[in-house]
Amino acid sequence: QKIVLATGNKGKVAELSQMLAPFNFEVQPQTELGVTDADETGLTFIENAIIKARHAALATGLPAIADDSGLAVDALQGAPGIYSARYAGEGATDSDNINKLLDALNTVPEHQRGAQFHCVLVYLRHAEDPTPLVCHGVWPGIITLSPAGNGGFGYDPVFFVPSEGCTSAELSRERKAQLSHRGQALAQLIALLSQVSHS
Ligand code: ITT
Repeated sequence: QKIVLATGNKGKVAELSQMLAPFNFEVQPQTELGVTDADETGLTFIENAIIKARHAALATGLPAIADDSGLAVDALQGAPGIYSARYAGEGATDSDNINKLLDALNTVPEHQRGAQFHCVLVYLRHAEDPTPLVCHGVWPGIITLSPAGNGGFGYDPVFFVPSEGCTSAELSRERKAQLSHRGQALAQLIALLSQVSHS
């Protein structure tokens, strides 16, 4: 089964391709198929994931999986949330976003630096699919005082995972996949897909 991966984020492509490798899908990132980024006009992860999946399914005629994700920080009332990729402005790099976050939490003590990564994965059979499969994973952690680690992408260097005693950028890709918001959402999606295809 050929599927388009409706994301332009290389970090997501790397993680999702590896997680989907054991299953019977031929996954193609949208950029390899010439699909441009969709306009993310929704106000929730779910809306944006549906917009991206629909855009890629329409452009390719293939089933699509989209990932809308981000970091919700308790002390910032859930920000940057759906705006995580462009927290420090349009075209911001991961390190711009990290610096802005550390600045915003400058006076916040360790016991109030709780945060969660969220990942919504949407699977659409085709652009007009009225019953998208929607899965949501949540991963709790603590925002560090400074970055550590070179793995992963985005906010991983400042996301401390208490059970592992390190940041998510210091985990192997395999370990991150077992624990992460994305890993959790994908496990749900695989379970749903197998139910649907057997019904
Ligand atoms: P696409 O819309 O093309 O998929 P994007 O990067 O714009 O790419 P989002 O709007 O979903 O995607 O923003 C997600 C942001 O949340 C991402 O850019 C990171 O900054 C952050 N993020 C999501 N998952 C993450 C993870 O596993 N580790 C670190 N940061 C993550």
